[in-house]
Amino acid sequence: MNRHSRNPILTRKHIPEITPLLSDVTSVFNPGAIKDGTSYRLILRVQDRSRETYFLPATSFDGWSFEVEPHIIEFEGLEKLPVRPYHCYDARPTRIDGIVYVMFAMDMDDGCQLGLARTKDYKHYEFMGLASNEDIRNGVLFPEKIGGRYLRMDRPNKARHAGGPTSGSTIWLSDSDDLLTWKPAAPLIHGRFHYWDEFIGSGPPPVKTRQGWLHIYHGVAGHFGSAAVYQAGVLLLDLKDPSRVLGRSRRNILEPREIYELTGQVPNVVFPSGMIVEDYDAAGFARPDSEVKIYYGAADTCIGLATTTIADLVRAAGEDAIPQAR
Ligand code: BMA
Repeated sequence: MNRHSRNPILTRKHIPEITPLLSDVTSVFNPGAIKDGTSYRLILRVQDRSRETYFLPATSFDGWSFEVEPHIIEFEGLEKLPVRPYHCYDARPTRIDGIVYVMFAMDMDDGCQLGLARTKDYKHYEFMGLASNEDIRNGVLFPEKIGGRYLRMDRPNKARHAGGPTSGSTIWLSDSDDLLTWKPAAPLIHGRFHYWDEFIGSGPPPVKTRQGWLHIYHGVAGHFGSAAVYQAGVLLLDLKDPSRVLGRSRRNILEPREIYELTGQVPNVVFPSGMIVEDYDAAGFARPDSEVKIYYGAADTCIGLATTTIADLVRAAGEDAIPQAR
């Protein structure tokens, strides 16, 4: 992965003053990303000094210099939920049949739930409902139905890092008929204890390549005393049967190294959250030599951009050789 020379590409300084409360914000990180025609669109996770969280839209025509729009994205209908979430965050947009669906995390009293919204114009977002019934995070939709069903990857929160939030060590494949009611279909990968990805969770939604579904995930090494180190890795799933794992990177493909990744609100974090593929063939497969842009949260404080190609990611997924996870 090559870090962009202008990293971090988005920081708190880019966030306009929107209301007296949402001014001089603390951080902007973990954006969702989607490309529509020539525009790159990010859904930013912005935290203010009361540590409340907001989604803000940002648009760019080159993929790295973003203009942040001075308004908050509201999910219309979210207010009808019987319980108000403390925070909504980590928006992950996926286009399915021309509609952009946004899966996102909601912190509630009994843990984290997933919510689903949709938009046709990036201005109005309709909240469709809760899309989970357990403590779960990192939900990302596949961009098409497979075998007649919607699919997603998600990560039930069944573990906790020392002193940290609930987490998990298994990414699941789940399926659904209506995008709201999901049932687990198969466990995909487990954390590899003692190595870079002990705790894991999906990053951006998967991308279709001729070799399989390509997926970037995050892995947390929790065995370094007080610091959990967040990194990125890559996974390849069978095209027709995504419950079959074809490959997984042995080494991380991105790790905290730069000062803006090593220090900040949560030190030692690169958290991949958006993935834009520049070039698809006529049948909808990402081309091997296509540039890939990965947007990631750095130290839960700002946003970095790193680039690579589809072929390099597929190659990294072919490295799988770490001793079997228990
Ligand atoms: C996870 C999520 C991410 C965050 C990461 C590092 O549990 O909350 O949004 O970037 O922790 O703090």
